[in-house]
Amino acid sequence: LKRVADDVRIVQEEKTPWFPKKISDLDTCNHLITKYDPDLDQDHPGFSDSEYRKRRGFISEMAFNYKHGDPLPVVEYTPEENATWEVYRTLRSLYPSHACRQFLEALTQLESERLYGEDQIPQLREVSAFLKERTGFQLRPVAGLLSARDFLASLAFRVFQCTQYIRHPSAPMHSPEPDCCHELLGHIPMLADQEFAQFSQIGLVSLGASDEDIEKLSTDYWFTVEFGLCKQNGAVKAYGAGLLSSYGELLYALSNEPQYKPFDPAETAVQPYQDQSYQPVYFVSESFEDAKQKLRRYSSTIQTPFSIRYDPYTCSMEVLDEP
Ligand code: NLE
Ligand code: FE2
Repeated sequence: LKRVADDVRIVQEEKTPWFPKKISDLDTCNHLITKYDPDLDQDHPGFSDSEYRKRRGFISEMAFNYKHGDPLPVVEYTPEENATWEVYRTLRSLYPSHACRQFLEALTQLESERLYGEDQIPQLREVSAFLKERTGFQLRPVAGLLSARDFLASLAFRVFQCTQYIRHPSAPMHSPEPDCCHELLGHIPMLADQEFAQFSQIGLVSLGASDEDIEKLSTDYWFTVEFGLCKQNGAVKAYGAGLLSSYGELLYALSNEPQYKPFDPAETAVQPYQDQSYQPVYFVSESFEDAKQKLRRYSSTIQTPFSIRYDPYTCSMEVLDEP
């Protein structure tokens, strides 16, 4: 009988994909999706700019060498790179009318603490310390677009993986891939909000989940954290980072052109999406509280052979066997 029980256990263990158990395990969660790589993609605006590619390579190398616990690398941005940060001033003019309240509050705070200014690209090291004090989120550098599984797993530890290179100067208003403008203008202010930080721990359910469930969770992530809209005082506002970092798409999303649907995790999870250009449909949440509750209910339908609790004292996952 014991033998049989052991065999059953082994089979079950093999079926569960590996996942990080402690925060330093995130050092191995660095699998990149290379579809927008300026070295490989001929349509990338930096493809024929060898200087730009060299610079990207240099900054990527720092991210690859980073280990949990290291101080975040400080990038000495060039005058050209700081000039591209001009997108901040351009986008800033849209925020009062287009961004949600929580975003504006955090951005104003980042500005008044002089972490954000027009002249130079903010440093992740300082921004990470700011977030840590507010919501416990911390940053780690990543070399490019991360696989959904690795990205979601990091969120479970309240770690946000951030790119440090900047978009090509020829296309500042929209980038199909993440870059520091996207992280700093899209994600950081939102991660300073307590409610939103809790919502982002969506990652907890991804640990050990099947490929199919990862796909669903990352689609929900896509239409909320990246491209989400929400209602505030009777108006629709943007909270998705992909919108808040793209002048073109922020205008488009709040125009009457695109289609709106109410956020419903089960339905949103199977909505097909593309990432080359603007989204054809956006999902509108009633509030973060509402989105969080809906997602929590939906998460309980995702099957794993155990349940998991995050222990913030040891920064590790406590795996509880299901009875
Ligand atoms: N489209 C966004 C931007 O231009 O900043 C980036 C999206 C990354 C998923
Ligand atoms: Fe993003």
